[in-house]
Amino acid sequence: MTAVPHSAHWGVFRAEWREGELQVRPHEADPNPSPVLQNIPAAVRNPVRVARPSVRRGWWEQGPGPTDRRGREEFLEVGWDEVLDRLAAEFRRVHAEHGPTAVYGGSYGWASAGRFHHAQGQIHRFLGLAGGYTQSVNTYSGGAAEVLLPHVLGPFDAVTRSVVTWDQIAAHTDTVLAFGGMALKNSTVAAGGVSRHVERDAMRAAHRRGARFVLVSPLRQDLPDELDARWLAPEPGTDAALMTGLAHTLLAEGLHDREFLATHCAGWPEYERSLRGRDAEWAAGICGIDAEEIRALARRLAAGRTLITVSQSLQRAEHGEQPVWAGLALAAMLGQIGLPGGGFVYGLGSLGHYGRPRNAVPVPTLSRRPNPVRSYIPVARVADMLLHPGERYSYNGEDRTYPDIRLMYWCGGNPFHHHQDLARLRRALGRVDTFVVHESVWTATARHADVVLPATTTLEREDIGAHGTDPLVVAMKQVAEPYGEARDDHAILAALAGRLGFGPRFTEGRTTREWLAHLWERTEKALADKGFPAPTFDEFWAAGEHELPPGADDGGLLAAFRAGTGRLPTESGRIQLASQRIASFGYDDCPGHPQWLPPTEPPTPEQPLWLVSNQPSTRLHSQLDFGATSAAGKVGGREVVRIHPADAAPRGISDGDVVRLVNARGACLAAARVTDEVRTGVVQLPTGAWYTPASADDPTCVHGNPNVLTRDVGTSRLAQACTGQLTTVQVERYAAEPPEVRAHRRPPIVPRA
Ligand SMILES: Nc1nc2c(c(=O)[nH]1)N[C@H]1C(S)=C(S)[C@@H](COP(=O)(O)OP(=O)(O)OC[C@H]3O[C@@H](n4cnc5c(=O)[nH]c(N)nc54)[C@H](O)[C@@H]3O)O[C@H]1N2
Ligand SMILES: Nc1nc2c(c(=O)[nH]1)N[C@H]1C(S)=C(S)[C@@H](COP(=O)(O)OP(=O)(O)OC[C@H]3O[C@@H](n4cnc5c(=O)[nH]c(N)nc54)[C@H](O)[C@@H]3O)O[C@H]1N2
Ligand SMILES: [Mo]
Repeated sequence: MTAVPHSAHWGVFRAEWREGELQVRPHEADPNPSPVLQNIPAAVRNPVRVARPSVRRGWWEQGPGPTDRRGREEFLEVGWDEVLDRLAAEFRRVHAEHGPTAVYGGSYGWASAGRFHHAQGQIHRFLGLAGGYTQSVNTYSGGAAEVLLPHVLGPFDAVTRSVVTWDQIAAHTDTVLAFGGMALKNSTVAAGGVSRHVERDAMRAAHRRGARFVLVSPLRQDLPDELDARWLAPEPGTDAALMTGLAHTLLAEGLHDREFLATHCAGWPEYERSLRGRDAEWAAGICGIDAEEIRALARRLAAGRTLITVSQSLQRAEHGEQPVWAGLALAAMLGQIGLPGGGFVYGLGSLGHYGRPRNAVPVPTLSRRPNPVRSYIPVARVADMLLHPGERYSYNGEDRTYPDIRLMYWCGGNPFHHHQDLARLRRALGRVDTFVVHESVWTATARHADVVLPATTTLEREDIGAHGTDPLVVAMKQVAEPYGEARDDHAILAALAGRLGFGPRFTEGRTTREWLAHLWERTEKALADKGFPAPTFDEFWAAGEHELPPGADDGGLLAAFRAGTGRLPTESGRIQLASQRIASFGYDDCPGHPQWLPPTEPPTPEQPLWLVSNQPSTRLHSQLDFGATSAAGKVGGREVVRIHPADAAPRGISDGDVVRLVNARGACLAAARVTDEVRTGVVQLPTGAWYTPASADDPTCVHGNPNVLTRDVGTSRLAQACTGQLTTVQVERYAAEPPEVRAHRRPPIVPRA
């Protein structure tokens, strides 16, 4: 086989079989390819793949119903027809007895690149046609910002991805103040695929021009070393206090832009009043950064073109709305919002598709189907919903009620990766009648399901890879035969739709190849309409890729707003430094102007250390955790926790030791790396090691999954978003013989009676 093009969320590549081994090499145009690509070869034949439809024995033999046996029982392998018949009957039963809102199809997760076989698109389409379902809104990534920013700045997409670009930073910015950093490990990833990782070179170019980078983070590695960034490491969760202290200094020294505040902002008098007494000393007492350093930084910010970036991690924590809002307010005081390379940007550097102009034409995508029933939860409240059916909760000014879920359907996500407090999640999942999962591999989620349907990986099917801010559309050609009896998600859902009487409406009578050609039409037509070269589908497929023309790098909505030609769709039409609407909700955990709010679970003598559980550098979330790059990052098969020498020494912890992280919710083991690249009082354990309980009775994760420790509460009643980034723990040396890590294996599968 010659090398064929393909695409993953972490890069466009060419795949080729050589002497029975799959080899993967990055696209030639990529200036900084991702090491995560080397996880891919392990995907094709790994023994942790799901080979055949599998059912939990109790579900198959005794029928649906709540149980604590999920995750503890053996599986039976069954035939496709019999399992689909049983599932169709279960759908009919749940619809007839409880109605469509009793089906939860939030099905959050990143799945894989590929615009047709996109798992979310497929499952939402299916459940919509099936009569509706309870869905989810917002993401684990940016849930707090997604709800806050429309109130105070503008629609999430319009004020984030493309307003401040890497090209602008390379050309214009004097100071980049990066809260949470802009780690290159993170921009490795972009949903839908990325052909050019441009971030490193853009930061280099800015640095060479003389731009100064200031990193605010507990981890030194959150900006590339070569930028010689000033590293400030405040106590985690105190950024809003630091921002307030900076704002106070600007005000006290008259460095704020009075005119911009008067013409482009609402709520300044209220915000100004709130700064009283919140000076640099006050901030220093909370965040641990010296007051003189705070004042000097404030002066520096006012001295040239300044960009304030707030990473997604800051808002993935309790009161996560506040640092986003306080960062915006600080930038508003500097008066540079809407200028090239200046002002405020959320999430830049946290994903590869931020900071780039949109393409001039739309990329192929499967259009969404409306959900015929209006039932939804904020995505991270899934365990609350299962544990508290019929109970009320607040969200974004609404008084809402949790639905009563009987059937959970997951396709393309891993809740045992993404959710917090896994012991609680496990209890919550015990409440449903049936839990169905489509998976390629035996993740902890699959192991907790009643019905596991084996899904192909992208390598085993044809698709189109694309993202709206990446120039390359990729013909993702098939690289391998489907593993075992695995089927495409689309084919599985089509077979189920057929049994439920809406097969033709689901497939629209098209084969996969016909779908791809159909999705391409919109892009082809837009190219032709704008006078660009517009290959037919067959020409595109034969060429293997097509480069789309870039759209304008014009600062979008914020530049237009600054210039006076656009209005922001906020309550005043301006940037809200305070919001009467948010104040009217009456939430003490998200008041009417930005401020630092103390954590409800601060460090204590029992749990004295902050645990930062951030994104892993060696993989995407839990995906391909068994691949080469991910495996190479572990020690003794365990995930690595970073700890400062000053915290390691009194605990008798040396580099390479196995340690136990523990708090009131749970415990996990990890391998210690002692390093001064992490702040004192903070340990860092990335997400993504597959949850591997020590035994059926001991939920300690022997592999290093931080979500056994994190707290399952919303950011606030405003957004109810994920708070997985930060929690508090104790860390101790694990003196006993550490248990073997057997994370990537099949559950017990027994022959049928
Ligand atoms: N503690 C803590 N927790 C966090 C975070 C944190 O910062 N700290 N971050 C959160 C964030 S930002 C996110 S986005 C979430 C990520 O959470 P997820 O998106 O759920 O994590 P993934 O590991 O990407 O899960 C995708 C799953 O889909 C499967 N899959 C891939 N392709 C296909 C396909 O084509 N079909 C099917 N059926 N399955 C497929 C993969 O095998 C994998 O198991 O985690 C969140 N959790
Ligand atoms: N390689 C890789 N890249 C990824 C992903 C992946 O799984 N792997 N996931 C992608 C996804 S879905 C998302 S949403 C983005 C997430 O993007 P982010 O949320 O920005 O990424 P994280 O790595 O979780 O956090 C970034 C850094 O914030 C710092 N931090 C944590 N708490 C605090 C705090 O209180 N204050 C300050 N100042 N800093 C803090 C941590 O040191 C951490 O390294 O990443 C994307 N990129
Ligand atoms: Mo995310």
